[in-house]
Amino acid sequence: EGGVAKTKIGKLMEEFDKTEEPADVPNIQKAIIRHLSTTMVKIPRQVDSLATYLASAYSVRDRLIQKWNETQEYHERLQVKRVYYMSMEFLLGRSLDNSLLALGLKKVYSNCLEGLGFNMEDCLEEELNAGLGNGGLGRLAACYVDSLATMDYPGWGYGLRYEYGMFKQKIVDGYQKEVPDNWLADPNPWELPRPDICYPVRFYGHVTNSHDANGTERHVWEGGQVFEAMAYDVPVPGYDTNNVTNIRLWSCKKSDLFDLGAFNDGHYEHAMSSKLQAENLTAVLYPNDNHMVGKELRLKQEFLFASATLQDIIARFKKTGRPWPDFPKLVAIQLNDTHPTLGVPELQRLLVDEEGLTWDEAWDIVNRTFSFTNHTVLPEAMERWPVPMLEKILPRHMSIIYDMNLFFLQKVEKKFPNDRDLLRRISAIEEGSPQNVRMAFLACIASHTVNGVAEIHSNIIKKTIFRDFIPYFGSEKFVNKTNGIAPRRWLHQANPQLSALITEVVGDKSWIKDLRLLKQLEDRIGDRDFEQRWMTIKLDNKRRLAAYIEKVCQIKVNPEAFFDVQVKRIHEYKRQFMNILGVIHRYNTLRAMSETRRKNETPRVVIFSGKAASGYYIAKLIIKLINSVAAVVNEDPAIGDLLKVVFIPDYNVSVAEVIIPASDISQHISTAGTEASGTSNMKFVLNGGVILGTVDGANVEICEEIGEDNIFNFGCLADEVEDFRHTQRYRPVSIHPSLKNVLTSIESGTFGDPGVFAPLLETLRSGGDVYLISIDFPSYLEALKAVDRAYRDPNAWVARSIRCTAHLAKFSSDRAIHEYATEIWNVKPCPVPSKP
Ligand code: B1N
Repeated sequence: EGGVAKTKIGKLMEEFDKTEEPADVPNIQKAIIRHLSTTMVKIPRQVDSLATYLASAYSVRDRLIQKWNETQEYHERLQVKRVYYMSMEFLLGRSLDNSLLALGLKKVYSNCLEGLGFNMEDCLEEELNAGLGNGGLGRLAACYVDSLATMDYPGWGYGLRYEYGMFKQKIVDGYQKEVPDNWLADPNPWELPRPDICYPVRFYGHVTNSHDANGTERHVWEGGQVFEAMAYDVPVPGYDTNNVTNIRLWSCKKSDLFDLGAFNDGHYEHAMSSKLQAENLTAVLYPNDNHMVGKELRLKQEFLFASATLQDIIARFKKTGRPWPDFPKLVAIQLNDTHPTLGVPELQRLLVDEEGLTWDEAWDIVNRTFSFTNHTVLPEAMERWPVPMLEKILPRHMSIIYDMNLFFLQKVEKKFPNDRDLLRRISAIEEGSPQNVRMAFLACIASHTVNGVAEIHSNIIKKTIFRDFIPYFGSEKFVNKTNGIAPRRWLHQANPQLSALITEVVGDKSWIKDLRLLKQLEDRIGDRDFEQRWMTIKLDNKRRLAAYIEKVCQIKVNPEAFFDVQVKRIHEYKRQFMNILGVIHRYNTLRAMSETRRKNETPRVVIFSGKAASGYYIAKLIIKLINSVAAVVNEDPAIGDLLKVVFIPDYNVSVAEVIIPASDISQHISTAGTEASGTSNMKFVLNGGVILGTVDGANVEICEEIGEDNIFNFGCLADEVEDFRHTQRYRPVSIHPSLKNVLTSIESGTFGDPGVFAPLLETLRSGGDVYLISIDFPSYLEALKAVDRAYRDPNAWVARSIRCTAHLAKFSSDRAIHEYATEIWNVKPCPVPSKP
């Protein structure tokens, strides 16, 4: 390798990566035309906006690849420490707009396309969404990689290249229908296939234990089935920097193209079918958010991911020629929840079985390398894998997990002798038939640091799931890293008008990399002219959303109405059910009013969007109820514009980019203690939207930042929930008349066959009302009233909206990543120098 770099071709290539094509209109147009012809293989009459989008994307990608090469070369040469963010999900959405803004090329590309007879918006709309994630957790990973790149931190994302991402949602007769998401149907310019970067990954087989000449135990894992993981690299540009970072996604291929034996016997079909089976491993993302499904295929996905990633990291480390104890000086690995936790026994196995380190040497490296983020406390989301399943599929790993756990328990026993119950509670192996491995415990034992994702959540995990670990490890091991969002995508890209106004106030675009500068907006409160412009931008964004709603739902809504939004995964704990019950209450109230009183009411559009996991029956019924209520309310001539209910289908990153800047109020109303953080709450507030929320997740810290006059809080508190639940279960409180009336109108058939909704209503009664809707409903209605009153004072409202944006700096993913880098990973920025 070293030899090649010094040859003529090596020098010329280095030179090439360092020369940037001038970014002027003729040059860029030439690049687009070249890609239309030679990459897209089009002749003039075949050129449409899809081909033009792709050709533009390829021309941007050319620039990204050069910077990618330069960044990786530079970091390799300096041997800097890198962080690897391991996540089963990366919810990237579209890339062209984001890349153009990062590179500062949006304007010139817009001119280029105009000159070629195309319009930028149409071309951007051609891009398919990369939906390799369920919701908050996957989008967080994408925002974090954006910040790593923007702040010049050496780091990569590692994930899986699902051939089908999050399913597409259609609404048929009010019900959700899932349609496969064939996101790779068009060519994908944003991934670089690396057929030369492949690793074998074994499943099943058996382990032979023996002793070598020195008497040390050796373990050889053989037989079974070997798959191959192949790398695809996704370049992620930082904003206004030379650094381009990488997300490496693994795709599963069978080792040998054919099972040669079967092929030679003439069983061609059989030989092919094992190849097809292999490709199925990364075929599809499991569409469950905050819920574990214990399928073998999911376990195999997790191991393919863990194994390929660790083999790749080790291969990179070995190229440095440094000794093994230096591994944690060059490598930090963050586990995005427990999904990548098999990386722990896999690193131990690779170091002990393949590299010949002792158990203790390897364990020390593991422990100094890994850290772990917990994202949920919901019991049904905790990953627990049956021991027999692990023993069958990963026999060597199961025995390593046993040993890790045994050595851990021995140390606990030494510190706290004669406490068998403590050992039972703290063991990574849960007793039962079968036994289960508690992945969160394994991740905790193997990590030097464990973090929650908002203050309240980090406190809760110390009091609940990890309580017993604190006397042993000390509480310093458990820290908080409040989530953040990328200001590039969620303000600069999603809300171009507001961004331009902010740039005008700040004087330049520096706020995009330093959100603290938004504080300056505060000075403009009371400036009527400025406030007018602020609200006009909101109105324009509402018009854009109204046009989208008309296009996808065929419902006309009034952009001057009050926009009340709840968009997120449909889940009982997020209580979209409570929201629609509140809507029914409002509808009944409006119907009961005299016409003259009705005239004083503010027209309102209540907007829902979100997907339900395909097997989540109750969540799907909530969608049906929303659509059934919409069908009645929207057609009621007595109500007209006063109330419209809209369910926007197929919520994804691009849809979020249209909805979020258009909200007046958004609802984040989870049962206190259940939403670990939430991140859309931050996105809405950053765009000048007000929150109606419970005292949960990051709502609490948002309130601290913006002040309690600027947020509408209600509901019981997290530390009251357990008591309420207990009471609800054994001695249900009487349902408040306001809620009773709402339930009666559903049961009397106002919104169609009430039998359909019976199982949903049952969750409030014999179901024990686990999410405490009946407890919080009266205070929810009060909070809605307070919102209505507040909106009637436009001056106070606009001031509130400006304050929201002005005080949101804390929730930039740049702040979050800076904290992770300095307090957990010990990695430092390493900016690639500019061209002379
Ligand atoms: O992670 C987000 C938080 O903002 C949300 O509050 C939290 O609900 C979300 C299993 C999950 N927690 N757990 C998941 C996703 C997929 C899966 O298969 C669990 N998602 C969250 C970011 O911190």
